[in-house]
Amino acid sequence: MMNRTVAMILNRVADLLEMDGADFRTKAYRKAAHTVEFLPEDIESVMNEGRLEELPGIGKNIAKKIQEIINTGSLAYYEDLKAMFPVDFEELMSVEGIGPRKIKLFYEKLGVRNLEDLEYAARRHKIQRLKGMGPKTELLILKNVRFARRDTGRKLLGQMMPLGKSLKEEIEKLDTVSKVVIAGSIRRRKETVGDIDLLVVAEDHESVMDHFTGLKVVEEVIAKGPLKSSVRIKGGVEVDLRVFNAESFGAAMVYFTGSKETNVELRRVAISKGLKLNEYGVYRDDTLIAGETEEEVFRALDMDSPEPELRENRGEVDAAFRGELPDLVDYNEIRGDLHLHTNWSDGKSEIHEMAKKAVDLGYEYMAVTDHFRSIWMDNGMDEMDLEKQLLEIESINEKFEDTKVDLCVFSGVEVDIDSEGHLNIESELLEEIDIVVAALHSGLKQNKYGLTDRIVKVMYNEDVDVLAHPTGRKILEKTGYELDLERIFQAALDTNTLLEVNADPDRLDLSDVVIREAVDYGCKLVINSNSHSLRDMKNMEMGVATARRGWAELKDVINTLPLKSFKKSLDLN
Ligand code: DGT
Ligand code: CA
Ligand code: CA
Repeated sequence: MMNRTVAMILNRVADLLEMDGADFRTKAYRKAAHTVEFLPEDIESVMNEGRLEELPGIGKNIAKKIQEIINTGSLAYYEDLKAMFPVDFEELMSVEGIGPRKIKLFYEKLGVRNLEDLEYAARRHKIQRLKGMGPKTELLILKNVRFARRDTGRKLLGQMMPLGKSLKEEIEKLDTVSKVVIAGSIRRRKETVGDIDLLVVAEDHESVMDHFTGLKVVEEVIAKGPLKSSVRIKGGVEVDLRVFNAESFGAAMVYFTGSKETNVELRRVAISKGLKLNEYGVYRDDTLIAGETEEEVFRALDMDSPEPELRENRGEVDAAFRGELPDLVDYNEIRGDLHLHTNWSDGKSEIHEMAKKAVDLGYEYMAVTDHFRSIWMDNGMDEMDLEKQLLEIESINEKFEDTKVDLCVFSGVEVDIDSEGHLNIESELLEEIDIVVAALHSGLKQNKYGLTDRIVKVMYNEDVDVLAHPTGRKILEKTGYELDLERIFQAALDTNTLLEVNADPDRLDLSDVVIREAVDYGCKLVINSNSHSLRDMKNMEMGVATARRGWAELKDVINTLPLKSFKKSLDLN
């Protein structure tokens, strides 16, 4: 049944029209959407029997649009309207108190395209400066953004990526399948994911669809067709699978990797060159000129290929066009992890176990940064523990030297920033320690200026090397505190303090958007796993992904340096 899709598109058309002020067209589309949504029969049969115009509120014009949706799965008129306002409509509409007109205003005045942008604008007090808005509206928006985020049904990338990978493996088992790719937001490594999108090349479509919809994890088959099927798997996660021929696969990857906003930009580029672009290929006068690989598709548009992590319509299409894409830090370029907790505080493993894992991961160095005790952390270490731990690290390093293990274990500690912006630990002790990680964990009910003051003050402490999870956000839980980021960036430059990209899938803090600003500002980053177990150490990948989404290059990330230059850059001996 196409009823839901048809109603959804008609409703969205009404929303988009409303952005230009409600008029009779808005009402007409709303009414038609309502009719279709509550229609007791299949809209497709109504169309086939030529009865569309008999339905209440459906005239000739809208009937034609419905036909187009049923026949093609999309609506050109809708795409055109969307292209005028490249915003994530559904997401923004889910915020209570936000309607089409506010969306238009925020987009035009502030460039707001999604929840993230909206929250950012509100926190930077950009909204209260707009006509007709005030501090109250802004506060309310912030609050409602938080609610909307919880209700989006989105899940953490850290949970969805392993799911996607295991589905991919299941489908690859089928003989007729020659290729499976995870596309969509997972391929872009977005911090939260709505649904999983799989693209497949196979000779025999039917067997793929049978196999997919029959998988053990599948709880409900939402739709099953020869080209596309959708299922719900355990945990309520939706999965779309689409089958393509090899000659279209690159175009399908471009299209279904998205983002939607990037797709709109790409289509614009194609049109400007007199070409047509869709999920099957690039066409000149209906002749296919590219489609088999992504590179080929981008080349046909005279562009370099932007890495999937960049495809959020944040200037990458233009950069690809000018040949000025960033040379992103790579997943295999990380040489050390500087934020690890062992069983000296709240971690699960011994130092030597984590060191072995670091070797397995190909690292040259790691830092043991257990918590120092504080009001917040009573199973943290005290001075005595720390002295003992230093000896243990020393002996591990000696053993590694004797047995020719190429890993340097740095000593370290994670210390709370207290209410005055001090670290409650003897400074002589701090001087003995290689890597000092400072973080806010308590006293968070201060305002923006107070919190920023504390952080900046601690950055001026010469012993501090890393500011950990700087904004304190927890994805899908809490938005993190308000900070004067520019002051923090400036302090990072002035004091050579590293800003952490915390790779914990719950945190990913700094976020991609802030990383981009920090990097533009010239700040240096360190990507850390913040592990509390051996398994956590693999989360590094999520941190690198986030840094890549923030356009970070090799030179921006300190822990890509080989041991010798790393030590030099941090003044370690
Ligand atoms: P998600 O699932 O919400 O985390 O985000 P995506 O990006 O995976 O979105 P999804 O699953 O709705 O669609 C996958 C890709 O397909 C999306 O990134 C771009 C493309 N796509 C889907 N719907 C549209 C559309 O209405 N217009 C355009 N231009 N592209 C679309
Ligand atoms: Ca998706
Ligand atoms: Ca999807």
